[in-house]
Amino acid sequence: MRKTRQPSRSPTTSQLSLGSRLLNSTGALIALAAVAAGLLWGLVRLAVSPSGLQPTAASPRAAGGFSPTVPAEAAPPRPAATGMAWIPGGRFSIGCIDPRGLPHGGDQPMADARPIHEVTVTGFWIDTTEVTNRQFAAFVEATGYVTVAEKPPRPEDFPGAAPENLVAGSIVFTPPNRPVPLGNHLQWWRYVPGANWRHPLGPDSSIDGHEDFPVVHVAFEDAEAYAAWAGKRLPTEAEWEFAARGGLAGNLYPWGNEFRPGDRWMANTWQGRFPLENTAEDGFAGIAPVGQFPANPYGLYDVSGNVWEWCADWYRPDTYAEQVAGRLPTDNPRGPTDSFDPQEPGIPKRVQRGGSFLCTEQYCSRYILGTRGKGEISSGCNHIGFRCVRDAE
Ligand SMILES: [Ca+2]
Repeated sequence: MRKTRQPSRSPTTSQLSLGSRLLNSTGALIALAAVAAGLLWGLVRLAVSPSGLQPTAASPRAAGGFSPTVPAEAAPPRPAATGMAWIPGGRFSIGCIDPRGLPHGGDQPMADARPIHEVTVTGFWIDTTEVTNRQFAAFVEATGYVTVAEKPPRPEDFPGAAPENLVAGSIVFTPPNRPVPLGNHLQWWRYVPGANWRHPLGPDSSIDGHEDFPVVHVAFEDAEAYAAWAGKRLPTEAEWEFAARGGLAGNLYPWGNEFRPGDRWMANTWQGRFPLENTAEDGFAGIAPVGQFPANPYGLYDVSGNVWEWCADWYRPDTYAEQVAGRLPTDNPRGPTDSFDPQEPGIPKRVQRGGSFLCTEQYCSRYILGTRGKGEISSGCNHIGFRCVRDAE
């Protein structure tokens, strides 16, 4: 597999790609590309292909082709799993309409979340919150686990790299001090040596007092390792979406179709002119402790906003088309057998869901339910976390 974790001397120059480390932020996929000569970083925005789809009419459910959700009738197993909600499973429509033109819909067509189609999932338990620093610390305490971001990149993975560039670290949102065009993500992402889950903003930061914040700077393998230790696993994106929809069908958000019902903030997203101005009208300029906004009908918190959440599936933009064509299962779908993104061929990516505190209609809008994100598997970031699921015994 292609190695993609990259050290960096500077985030501002690039010459020859050795690989890339992808930051999934939003609908626009962000790539941190390390480059030859000095292993320099670049960020590449990957626009989503419109695929000829047009903005929908005002009624998303009427226009989107969603079928009613049909939950399974099986009673929750006993005993209940601590900190988890029982999701009955059943049949539901997965996907998202083209949200362009809708309030808070943003400017991206979300073509990879269509066709909207029916899938079934078997019942499962799911964490009611994102995995917290407290929970991840218990895992590390018990196992001595070291995350990807805490390990220096191996010289053999980056031949020719100067030793001083092989420095452990991770990617941190670093807002500029002036307005910038939204087409260049180098303007607000930085590779920060010493950034990791214990030091989310860099070596001088800590998680003291942030025990109930979601853990971040976790690569896919870090999330899998935690899940295995906890006797759980990562959700498939179908499971994640079934749970996030709360038994309802076709809604734009986990709570309904209005972004701010009764003027209430329902998720931790971004307000103000991105990325310069963060007015934090929702109460949180950065990550919020878990559970600060209303739960969805299944009792799940923060399935929209706060931090992105890793899912088990490999990412491909044509996954749903392949399911509709019968070439991938729609009964407990687990995604394709490998990853492919035509905009970054050869870069392995897994699905991420839910958006983050950086999502705004100016740039991301993947707080919208049914939208799909993606992230390079070895890349953590200070807006990527996860939650786990457990099968019924
Ligand atoms: Ca916020």
